[in-house]
Amino acid sequence: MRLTCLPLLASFICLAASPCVFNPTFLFDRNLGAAASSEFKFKTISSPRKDDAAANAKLTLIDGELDGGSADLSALVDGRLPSDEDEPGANVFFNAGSSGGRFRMDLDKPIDIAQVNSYSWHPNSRGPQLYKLYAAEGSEPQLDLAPKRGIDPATRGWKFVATVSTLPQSGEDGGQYGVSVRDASGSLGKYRYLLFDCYVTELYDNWGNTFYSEIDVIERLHKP
Ligand SMILES: [Ca+2]
Ligand SMILES: [Ca+2]
Repeated sequence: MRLTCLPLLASFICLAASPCVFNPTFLFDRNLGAAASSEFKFKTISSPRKDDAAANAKLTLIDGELDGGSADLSALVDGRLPSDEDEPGANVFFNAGSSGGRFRMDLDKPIDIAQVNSYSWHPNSRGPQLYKLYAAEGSEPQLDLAPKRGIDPATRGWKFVATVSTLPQSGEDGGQYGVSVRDASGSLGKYRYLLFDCYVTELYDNWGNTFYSEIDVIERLHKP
């Protein structure tokens, strides 16, 4: 075989042995009115779970401050859900007037992650979700487990996974949101740590930090 064919062959093998390209996407669904209940049932996104791979995860604030009315970070993985659309104590949200912040999820050991699913609920601007998701296996050289805002985690050992935005293009932004970050290959990769870099959904007033109700990590199941 002539050497000039090798790049073509390599790309063919790459396509045939998909996935070679890491290209996670996110799906989301939104419940309005009576469709939004404490059961968080969506048409296209699975409901939050109590027994997912994040159930015993340890959460650590990296940057920013939680609002005085927010629940502790552990509420993100406790399997409990708010019973109505404006229940601060059952949600995690950053300080009013702030631009959000960062927290880390530690799964204790690297697991093959199929989906990262996040859920929120609020009658207006604290409903939609806007965050960047990063992941790390734990053994990356020079991994900084707590990069502050202003530092791109991708320069500190983290892998950028996706930017999640459920902001409506127009109209009301309230409601109950379910997000699922996933990759066409079925796996986002094998990671111990996840970093959530959360942003306000609007800057018109002080009330743009999302009410996050739960974050599930779904492990990819391997057939024996
Ligand atoms: Ca859960
Ligand atoms: Ca919860």
